[in-house]
Amino acid sequence: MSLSDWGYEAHNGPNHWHKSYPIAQGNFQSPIDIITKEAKFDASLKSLSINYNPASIKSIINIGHSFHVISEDTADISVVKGGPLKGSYRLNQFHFHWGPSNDSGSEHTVDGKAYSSELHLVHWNSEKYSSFAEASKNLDGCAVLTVFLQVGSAHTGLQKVVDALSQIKTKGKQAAFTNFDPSVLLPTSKDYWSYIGSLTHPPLNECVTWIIFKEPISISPDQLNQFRGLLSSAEGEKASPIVDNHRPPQPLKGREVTASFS
Ligand code: B30
Ligand code: ZN
Repeated sequence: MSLSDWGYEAHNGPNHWHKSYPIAQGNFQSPIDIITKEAKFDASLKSLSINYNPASIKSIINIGHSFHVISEDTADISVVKGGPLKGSYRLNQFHFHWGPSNDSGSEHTVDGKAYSSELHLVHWNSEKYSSFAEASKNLDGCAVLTVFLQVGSAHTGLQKVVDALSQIKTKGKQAAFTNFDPSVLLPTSKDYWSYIGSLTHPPLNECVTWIIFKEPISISPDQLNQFRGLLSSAEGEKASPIVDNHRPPQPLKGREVTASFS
């Protein structure tokens, strides 16, 4: 397996990644199973300050194993601070993980329970570093705000994202996607768990302060099916849908998970 052909299939999936990326077996890997009774309430955890500006959102792109909604990150336009974070973290992109059926698809699990999908809002520490690439080489470099999606009613805010997918069916396709407020994808309650971990796919850098909201948002079966209708193949190639792009939980290896709530 060469460095660039990792994926989520039997021949190149999560169990193979360590051969090209030995950090896959490191001490701070993600995702994890969150054991709720072992999460430690931390009264010193400040409340999160999330400031998203719809003007930072620029485009949507099919990257083959998923799609990304890209945020302009050459200035502090959309940022998160507070909570477990020291300094200000700038939004780089957001994306989802999903699976072939509605009873799995999330990366993190809660007391062994998987959700149907998981949203990652990916940020980097713009107070200390000058790019995502540089930040991701450091333990305090990145912060990922995480929202679980539970199958149920259609999510109105999410529908604008789903509607754009028809323009990026195949790998490498990109379309303008503007004036979108990512805060519409956050749950009402801002209670969260936090721990230190990694990017969940190669290069798997151990650089992420994970902030995982307890309360899920909804997604309809139809919206999930539209995720699964994206293709990992380029235009003109044999169609191959993206039906599974989640890594299973990794060993906790003694790490502490904190909770903002008791
Ligand atoms: S995740 O949020 O832990 N799932 C990367 C970012 C976030 C996660 C995993 C990986 C990452 O590697 N990002 C930089 C490289 N990217 C380009 C990009 O714009 O963001 C390449 C890629 O996927 O294949 Cu992601
Ligand atoms: Zn992700």
